[in-house]
Amino acid sequence: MNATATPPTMVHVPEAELADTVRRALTRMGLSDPHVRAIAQVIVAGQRDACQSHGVYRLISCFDAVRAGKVQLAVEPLVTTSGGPIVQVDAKFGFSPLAFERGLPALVDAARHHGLGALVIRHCFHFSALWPEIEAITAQGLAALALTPSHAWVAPAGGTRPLLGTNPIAFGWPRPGPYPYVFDFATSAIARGDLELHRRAGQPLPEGCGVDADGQPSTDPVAVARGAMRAFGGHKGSALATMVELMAGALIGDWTSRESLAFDDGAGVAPCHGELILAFDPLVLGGGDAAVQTARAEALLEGIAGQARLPSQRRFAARERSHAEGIAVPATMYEDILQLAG
Ligand code: NDP
Ligand code: PYC
Repeated sequence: MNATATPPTMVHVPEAELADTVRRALTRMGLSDPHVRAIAQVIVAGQRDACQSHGVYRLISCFDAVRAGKVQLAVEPLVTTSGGPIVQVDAKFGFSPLAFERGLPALVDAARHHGLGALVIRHCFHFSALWPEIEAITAQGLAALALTPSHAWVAPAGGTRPLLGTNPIAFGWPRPGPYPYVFDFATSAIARGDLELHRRAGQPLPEGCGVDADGQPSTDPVAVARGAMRAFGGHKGSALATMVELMAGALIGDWTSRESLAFDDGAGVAPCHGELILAFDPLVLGGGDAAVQTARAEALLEGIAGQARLPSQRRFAARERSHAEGIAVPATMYEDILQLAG
């Protein structure tokens, strides 16, 4: 759910100008150049693709995290490989985009060599969408799956007390042509970023997104933030969110959403935990007949596209509009961003 109920007034900003503004804002926060570049790329890509909850709005999350003094501004992530399929990156309590960028080449090598590779990122502040990572992997001809916890904002299905994160799951499959098959969604009924945008705009949430502190259904974003969000799809989304806690938390030796929120200790900043990103080489796993594999996959995806829209189709259309017309940014948000950029 990316749209708020009433569309805000938009300004159109050329991509290079927006990127420059975002970089200036991040530099003013004291982040090192490699972090500035990596974060700006993800934030500008989010806005370019009309992902309002994970575009330039995330500059405000970065500012809050920096101001709270929790995030390391200039750390260089440490990449460790052993020649096997597992690549480990210690983000050292910096933001996640640079950690991903540093681990990506070794992940691609591991997937090509072994058929699959696992990138384990630990100790990162994570504020971004997962599809930029997925698309960086599909661009190499690999399939990809990414999981990460967040903060404990979501009640397990049947309960009313927050325990699980909004825990996104993203998947990508390389396709001929410019765009891969990609989906990327929160396992909560609404992403926290979208809840915050509703709160900022003073708009009610759609029905079914959460409960208030007394466990009663509510559409008030402030009340739900004090109570608990709901998983999407009842017990099914709740189980998927639990899987993310286990696979991208306990399994990789990093924090669950509950531990991330405890570390936050009321600061109200971006979650801090790990991320698990898997890359698969269809050529190695599929026995090497790329043409047959591609034809089989394309028959499926074209069959879907023949009767429904594919995930990411809206996003890719927005990307093309942004290239033609400049990137659409809500006018009030742009003013906030310009202030951060000084
Ligand atoms: P949405 O519900 O907006 O979209 C989820 C996916 O479904 C997208 O790939 C979307 O494609 C696709 N989709 C939407 N509508 C349809 C449709 N009618 N038919 C087919 N496909 C459709 O995403 P969320 O609000 O759940 O998540 C938004 C972002 O928030 C994600 O990028 C996620 O990574 C991020 N997030 C990050 C977290 C973190 O901890 N870092 C935590 C939670 C969320 P399209 O984009 O083209 O609409
Ligand atoms: O939208 O749920 C969310 C989120 C959490 C961390 C980054 N985005």
